[in-house]
Amino acid sequence: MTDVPDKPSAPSATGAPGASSSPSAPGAPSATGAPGASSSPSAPGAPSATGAPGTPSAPGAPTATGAPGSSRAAGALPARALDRRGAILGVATAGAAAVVGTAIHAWNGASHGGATGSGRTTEATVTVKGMRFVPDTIDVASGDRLVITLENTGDQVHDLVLAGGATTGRVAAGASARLDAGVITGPVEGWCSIAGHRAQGMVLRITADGRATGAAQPSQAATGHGGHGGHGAAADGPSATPNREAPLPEGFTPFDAALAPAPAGTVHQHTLTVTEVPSAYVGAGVTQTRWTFNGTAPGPVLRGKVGDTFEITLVNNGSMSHSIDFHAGIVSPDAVMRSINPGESLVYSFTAEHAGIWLYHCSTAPMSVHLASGMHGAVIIDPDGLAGVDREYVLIQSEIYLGPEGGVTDADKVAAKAPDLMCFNGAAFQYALQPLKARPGERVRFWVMDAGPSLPTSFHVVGLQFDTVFFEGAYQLGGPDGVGRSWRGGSQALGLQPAQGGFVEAVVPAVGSYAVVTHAFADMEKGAMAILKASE
Ligand SMILES: [Cu+2]
Repeated sequence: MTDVPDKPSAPSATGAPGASSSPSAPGAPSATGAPGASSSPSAPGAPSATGAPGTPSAPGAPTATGAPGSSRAAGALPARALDRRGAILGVATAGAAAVVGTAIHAWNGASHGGATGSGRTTEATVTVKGMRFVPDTIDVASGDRLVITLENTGDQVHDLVLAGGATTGRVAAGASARLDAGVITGPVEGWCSIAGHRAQGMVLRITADGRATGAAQPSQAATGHGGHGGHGAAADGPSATPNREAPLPEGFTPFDAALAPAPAGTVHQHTLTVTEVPSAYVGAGVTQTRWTFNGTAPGPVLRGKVGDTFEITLVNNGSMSHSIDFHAGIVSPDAVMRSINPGESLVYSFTAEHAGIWLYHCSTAPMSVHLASGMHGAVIIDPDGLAGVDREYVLIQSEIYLGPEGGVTDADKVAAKAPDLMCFNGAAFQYALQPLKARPGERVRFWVMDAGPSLPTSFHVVGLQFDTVFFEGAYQLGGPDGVGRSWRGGSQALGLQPAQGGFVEAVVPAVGSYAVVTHAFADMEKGAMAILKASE
């Protein structure tokens, strides 16, 4: 028997938003073309006008020119797009295809003050190893024009953005793209603008005549950390400010914490489609761009029994590489947990050998950022003999590290383990404002998962004691064997480290509002709290 797939979606083809260079087949030759050949000069100071999101450059069309605010110096060369459309990344199972286009984005940010340049062009090739550019420093003779070919030899999508705005656009694993850095007269910094990658070390330094430091030119000095000008980078600006008193926004529906029983059948087929969702509500009046499985953070809660098989199709409809790791299965990770490019898919099958509530998450580096951005969920495998209860809820605690309003996760805060908000099921305070329900006398089971990425939880319900505790695969109290009955034991909190889970049960004695919290109170005050509202 087989479950009905919950999302039998035929994913649409997606280009990488903002990417002028889309995925190409691994091993595809890098673009060539005569750097400096200009087909369509642009006017000095023309505003940047890169292709619309997801729209590859038309063949031969001029591509973006000067970054906003940087003026084109005499002698700087105009942009030229080099299109190598035709190499198709075909993914039959996903029905998606991405067109390859490689463009040179010219930028003359290093050509200030009327520098005319030497008339020479230096070509450099940069590859990727893990979270590093190799080489990570390029030295050119001052006055030379620099053209960089980024060969993405890494295992996930990257880009290269230079201070001032020149960019390769997103480059799929195995693909390459070129970037015109303009005439170099002083140090210029570059980086990968995908969230978290710069912080992980993806920085490229361009020096002129070996000068790595010194008089940075105004546009460089003014460029802050955070991917200024980079396609797909977080919007510049200060972090969003949470308002812990904010009501739920109009039209917002909390993640459904009520848990349905495991579906019948022993084979569970699901499609998990990765999408990057702008303007997702994360609580406290703030929205962020969230990276999701099936559009929600957390992703769908899957459920089955010991011995069941799960056949998961992962589809990447995002703009960068993603992947999935199911703790519920025992597998060799190499193939099934690999990162896949936008437009690709993979099938990940496992048999649930052990009971528990198991984390799943994106395992593309930096995992902390992918997980904190919403790419996590739970698989519940019922233990044999699991008793019926009146109500079951699932609460997955996670941390939120705010970027600008509407922006992406702040990778520096993630690294510092300093979240702005804490939440159950993806949005801070949501069940405080829209309480969970119970009736007096009911037995309520809470399945609890700590998705982290980095902080623990101490799950507690004000006014109640747990008479049944199942922690990481075993009953600590209660259950079919009545653990603790002989010494009349009780429990006040379920402590979980990141990626641990379990369930607790309590009987609600009377009408009332029972606060459901992490007893790490600073985290509760950031939003990891709910109300269990008991009424007749
Ligand atoms: Cu991911």
